Amino acid sequence: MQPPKPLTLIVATTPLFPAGEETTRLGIGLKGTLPWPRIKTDMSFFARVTSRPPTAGKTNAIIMGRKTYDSVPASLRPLAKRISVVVSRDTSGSVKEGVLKELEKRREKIATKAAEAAAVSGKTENVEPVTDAIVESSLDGALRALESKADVGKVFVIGGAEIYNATLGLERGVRVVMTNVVRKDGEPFECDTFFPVDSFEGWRAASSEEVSEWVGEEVDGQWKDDGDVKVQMVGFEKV
Ligand code: NAP
Ligand code: H9G
Repeated sequence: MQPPKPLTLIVATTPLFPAGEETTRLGIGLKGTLPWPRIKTDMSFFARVTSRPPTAGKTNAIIMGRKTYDSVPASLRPLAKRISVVVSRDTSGSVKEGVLKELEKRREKIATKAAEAAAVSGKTENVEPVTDAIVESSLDGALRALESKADVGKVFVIGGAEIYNATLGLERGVRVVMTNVVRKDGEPFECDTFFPVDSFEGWRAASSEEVSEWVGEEVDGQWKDDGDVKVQMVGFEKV
């Protein structure tokens, strides 16, 4: 059997320097949401990279913990043009029921929009990625469910900390596509959830050409201004 393809984690982090500690930590969340107000450069990067299929007719998958699913605004979930794979230990069926109900509603909205667009353009054929969602009780189950599904494109693990940590425990190659976020005034963002890697020792920094290949668009590794913050997209591969 061929070894499985490396899994790609995608994350936005902010470096923190805890008082009296040598190493930095990478903050990713606060109170169930992102530590920062909407950063357009990162959100649109994340949306493009996770939505854009490798070939026409396929749909990418995004694997997430139940808390990360809940962190997405109700009007936007499950995220369009992707297969959301929500991982939860819930055995009562309420998580699954909730996700499938929201999927139905979201699909209705998307279908209405598509019909409007078709009326304008006259095009009715649709090779756009689909919007789908499934609930699985383990990361392994999530990966197996995707393997058995047709027309799955790229697979991204989108968080949060608990799911990233489970991914890093797999016997499998892992890539990280990371958006670094820092405030221009140098003040730290308050965070209560952290990326479960404190140092990229034992990892290899990928070149901007490699990261571009992973994400399907040009990434130059330069810092970009966005309001009160600046952001930089970088990549690492576990060696
Ligand atoms: P999480 O990983 O999103 O979700 C945790 C939940 O997922 C668990 O309570 C459990 O759901 C389920 N779960 C986790 N591991 C599992 C496993 N191995 N098997 C089965 N189920 C499993 O939660 P988190 O670590 O608290 O992270 C959420 C925070 O991260 C939020 O603040 C969010 O905004 C932030 N976040 C940031 C980024 C970023 O790029 N900056 C990305 C994603 C998330 P049940 O409780 O239902 O059993
Ligand atoms: C939103 C919030 C992730 N990596 C992520 C991200 C992220 C996110 O915020 C940004 C989220 N950025 C990076 N894993 N780099 C609300 C909506 C959206 C994104 C959105 N809309 N359309 N596409 N994305 O993971 C969790 C959260 C979804």
